[in-house]
Amino acid sequence: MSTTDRAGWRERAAAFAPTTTLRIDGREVSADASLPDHTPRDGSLLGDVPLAGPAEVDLAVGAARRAFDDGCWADAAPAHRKRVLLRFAELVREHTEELALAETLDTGKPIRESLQVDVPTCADVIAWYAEAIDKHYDLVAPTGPGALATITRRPLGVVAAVVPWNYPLIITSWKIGPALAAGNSVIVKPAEQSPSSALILARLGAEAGLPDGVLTVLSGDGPTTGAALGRHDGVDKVGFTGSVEVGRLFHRYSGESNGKAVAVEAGGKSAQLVLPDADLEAAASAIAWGIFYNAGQTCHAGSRVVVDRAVHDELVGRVVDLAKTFTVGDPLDPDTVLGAIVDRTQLDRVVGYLDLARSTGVRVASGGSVLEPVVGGTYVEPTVLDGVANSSRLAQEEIFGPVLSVIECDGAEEGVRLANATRFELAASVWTRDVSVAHRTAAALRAGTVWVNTFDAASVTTPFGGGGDTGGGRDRSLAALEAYSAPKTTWFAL
Ligand code: TXE
Repeated sequence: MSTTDRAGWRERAAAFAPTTTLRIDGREVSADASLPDHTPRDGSLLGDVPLAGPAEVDLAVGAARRAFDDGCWADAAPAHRKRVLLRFAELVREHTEELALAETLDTGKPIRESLQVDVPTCADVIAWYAEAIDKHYDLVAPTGPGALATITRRPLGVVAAVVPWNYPLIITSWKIGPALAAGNSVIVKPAEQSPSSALILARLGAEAGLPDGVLTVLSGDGPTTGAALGRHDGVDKVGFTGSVEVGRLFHRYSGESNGKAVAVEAGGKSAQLVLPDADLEAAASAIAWGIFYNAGQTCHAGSRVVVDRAVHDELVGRVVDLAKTFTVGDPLDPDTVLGAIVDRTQLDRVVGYLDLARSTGVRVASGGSVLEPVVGGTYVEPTVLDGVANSSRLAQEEIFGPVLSVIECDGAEEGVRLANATRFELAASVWTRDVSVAHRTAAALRAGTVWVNTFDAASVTTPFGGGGDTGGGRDRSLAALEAYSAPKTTWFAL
């Protein structure tokens, strides 16, 4: 079947069913409970996935611990781990269409993106950490003569990766790539809305040669499966991406159990600051893509634009023109660029913010409505809200939909102040042609990533994360490899 054929994708979607068993310690396990898996494309039920309860969590943690303790993975030569993980990445590539369909049906994201971005990125990230691990040297401390102190990196043990639904494959790869490369045993808990692709990954990991217990995927819900992992004394670290509230819960679980390490990435309200001398055509394009890509369901989405009064009208006009080109459609149509909102809860949340905009007199410059390009599905028009006060909830809370809030400023100084007036510190950008202003502003913007004259430029080579309510966790780059290892000092008296 051609990947550009809409009817073909629909036919395959009709035949799609998520995995119905868990794979724990090399065996198929049926959980006592199950979880319905719906697609936001049309609201229909795709099937039921296992809901891992405390018994399955215990089983998985026990298997992960045994695998870690017997050293079959943790103490394998880095070159061996590299070979297995490269094979894993290759299998992900070979199963691109199966994974992309699962991802699109679970999340409602356009099939074109799943095929061209989500699956290849997942494979590339796993391959990058595979390649890194046999080139990553340990250290010798500068103790001076009379002693030799080596600092070697050791895996932590059992890592739980609790991931959200907006980029299930990519965010899973950000956690399992470095954690597995470093030698840990990993248990993945995908979000309720998007368990399918992770369950496929578990199968491919085993096929690639990961030993039993080293990679387990436990589908389930937050309060049962997520909490059981967070509270488990046998888990050494949790890597979490999701909401601020649940990120804090994981810190609490840790305090109430074994004090496990917790790394959190919990979203943002990223500002794009546009100064009067900016290339407005480039800025408008980056602004539109920065908020409408993945229907705005991106933690670092450029959901606020802080624009200098002098260029406000021209910029907003350009963004509104572009917004109209983001056609909302069937995620299975290869031409669709704006797909569904992940579920009805999230749709209601977005609609609540649209109602708030109208009731507080904010100008809806474009969009603002719920659509139904596929009957029963959950879709929102690309929306531009103009004249938003930075103190309003529209500018302070994560809407997590294709909704842009435009805030006016007077000069770079006020722009930076407004851009920084947020409880999140994930990402920001500045648009200016003045090199000095660019440097000064980039330094002054409080965010884990600042883009200058671009937005959303990213690669596995750069760390991703933030501060404030975003949490301090870092994904990607060698920083993540360090985050899933602990330094061990061995001191030799000479
Ligand atoms: O996130 P949750 P939700 C933000 C975004 C969105 C909001 C709510 O603003 O509108 O969060 O989304 C697991 N104990 N982000 O409700 O609940 C859950 O099963 C243990 C930003 O979907 O945080 C899933 O695997 N675990 C974000 C994961 O936590 C629990 C991406 C995330 O779900 C749990 C997604 C519990 N009590 C949402 N409750 C980003 N940073 O990109 C839930 N979970």
